[in-house]
Amino acid sequence: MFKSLRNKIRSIFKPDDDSNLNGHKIDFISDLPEVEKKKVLRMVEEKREKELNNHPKIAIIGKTGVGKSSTINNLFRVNLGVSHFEACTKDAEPVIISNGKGKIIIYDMPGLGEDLDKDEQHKKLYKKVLPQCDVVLWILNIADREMSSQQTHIKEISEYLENTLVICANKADILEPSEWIETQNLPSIAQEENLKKRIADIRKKLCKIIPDLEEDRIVYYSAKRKYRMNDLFRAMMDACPIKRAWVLESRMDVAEFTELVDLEILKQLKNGRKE
Ligand SMILES: Nc1nc2c(ncn2[C@@H]2O[C@H](COP(=O)(O)OP(=O)(O)OP(=O)(O)O)[C@@H](O)[C@H]2O)c(=O)[nH]1
Ligand SMILES: [Mg+2]
Repeated sequence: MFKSLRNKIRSIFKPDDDSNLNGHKIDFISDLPEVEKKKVLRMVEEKREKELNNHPKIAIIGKTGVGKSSTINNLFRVNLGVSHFEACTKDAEPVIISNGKGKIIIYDMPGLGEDLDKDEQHKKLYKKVLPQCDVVLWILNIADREMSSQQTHIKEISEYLENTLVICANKADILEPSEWIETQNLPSIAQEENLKKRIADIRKKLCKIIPDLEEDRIVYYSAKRKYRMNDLFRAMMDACPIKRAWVLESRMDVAEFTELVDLEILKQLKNGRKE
């Protein structure tokens, strides 16, 4: 009984979070009478329920059409509207989505760069909304070489964020040379080399403004191809404050690139052969 109780508590109060137990170390519970243990268990359950009902909040930012909605759809298997022809997402009203595992609150932030006056309003909005979010996803098109305005804005937001930012480089499938291998749903070798070069370049540029930006906080992927969505999810988990990460993980339902792989190839991949 005590071991499972201790594990349960550990899963909720992370090691650096013993403060929630009023400074007591978890091992003090073994000395408690049965009634007291039950009280602690109830307290833990309440805390767990409270955290679970405090739904994960994710902010997504990026120029129009970079694939913000597509990214969320493939991280949680939900169905936010995707715009093929014109700007779709208009404001930062939170959208509550649910995927059967629970609710997630998405702040689809307006992108910057449309108009100077609007930019000022949007920056104020960022400052208000972003610090409340568990993670902030800055989404860009990996093939887009324009970085200077993004450097300015990312610097500004990183000054008030507590390391919750992930740089998401989407549309890996369209980077030159456009040689996506449809049957395997993977980039060609030349394309993969270019993807890594682009990421190194983006990182170099962003490190000028955030010198301690960790390597795994910049992820390339393709939402459309469901490619490397897991890597993106891992980066999100790393960026999420430790005491909220388990709540985020509980809503995880990431699309797999293998869903789009030719069935014959998939069999070969599973048998350890790949032509
Ligand atoms: N080739 C390719 N296209 C993508 C990818 N991700 C999204 N798209 C396409 O890009 C277009 C815009 O996608 P959205 O997800 O609506 O982009 P958004 O950033 O939410 O757009 P707004 O809400 O209008 O700002 C759609 O046609 C998507 O199908 C990708 O990884 N590769
Ligand atoms: Mg959108």
